[in-house]
Amino acid sequence: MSLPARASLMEASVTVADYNKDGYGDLTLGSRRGGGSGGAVYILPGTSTGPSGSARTITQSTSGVPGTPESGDYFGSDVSAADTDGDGYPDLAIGVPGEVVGDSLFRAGGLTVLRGGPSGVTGTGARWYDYGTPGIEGETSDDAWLGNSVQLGDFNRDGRAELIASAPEAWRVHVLPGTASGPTGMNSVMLTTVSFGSPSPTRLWGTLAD
Ligand SMILES: [Ca+2]
Ligand SMILES: [Ca+2]
Ligand SMILES: [Ca+2]
Ligand SMILES: [Ca+2]
Repeated sequence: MSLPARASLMEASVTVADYNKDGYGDLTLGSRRGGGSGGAVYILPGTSTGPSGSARTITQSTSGVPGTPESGDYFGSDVSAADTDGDGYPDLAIGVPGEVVGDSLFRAGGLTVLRGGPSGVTGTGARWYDYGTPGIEGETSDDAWLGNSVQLGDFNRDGRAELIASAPEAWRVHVLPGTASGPTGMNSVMLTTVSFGSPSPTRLWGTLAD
């Protein structure tokens, strides 16, 4: 098993899901410092003998993936997989907490969800979420770091995973419901550290455990 030369596993995140439903789990590594600039996600498809020797690289320059690779994006800061739209194929959430939003909102951050399917994870049907997404509460600011940690899980057991994302410097966690078209900002819920019982707002640099 090998990774591209510019892969970096420093501060890497990892998840496994069978994106193409061939019966083999596909190893997924988020490399926020990889890809040469901006970060990368590597997928090593599962085989009968374990993870494939050749990794697929996904960055913001991959066809269909929202955004443009820029130094400091931290694409791949965290990854999480589950079926968000109920089509039976697991989908992949990728945090991009260093993304500049608009012209100037430095490290406001955001996240993307890529769809799984018969060809594995592709850019087809990809969605992007940030503080400009309708329904996501909270004003946009520099250094919110939205997407520093992400998690997909079907908490209400309707067959579609909810999307949870932290914005540590803004003291927030957002929960976006899963729908037939994937997670949506509409009817999303914003929690803060005060919601969790902290007497005052506290930064949330912890990791959402998969
Ligand atoms: Ca597979
Ligand atoms: Ca970018
Ligand atoms: Ca799906
Ligand atoms: Ca659900």
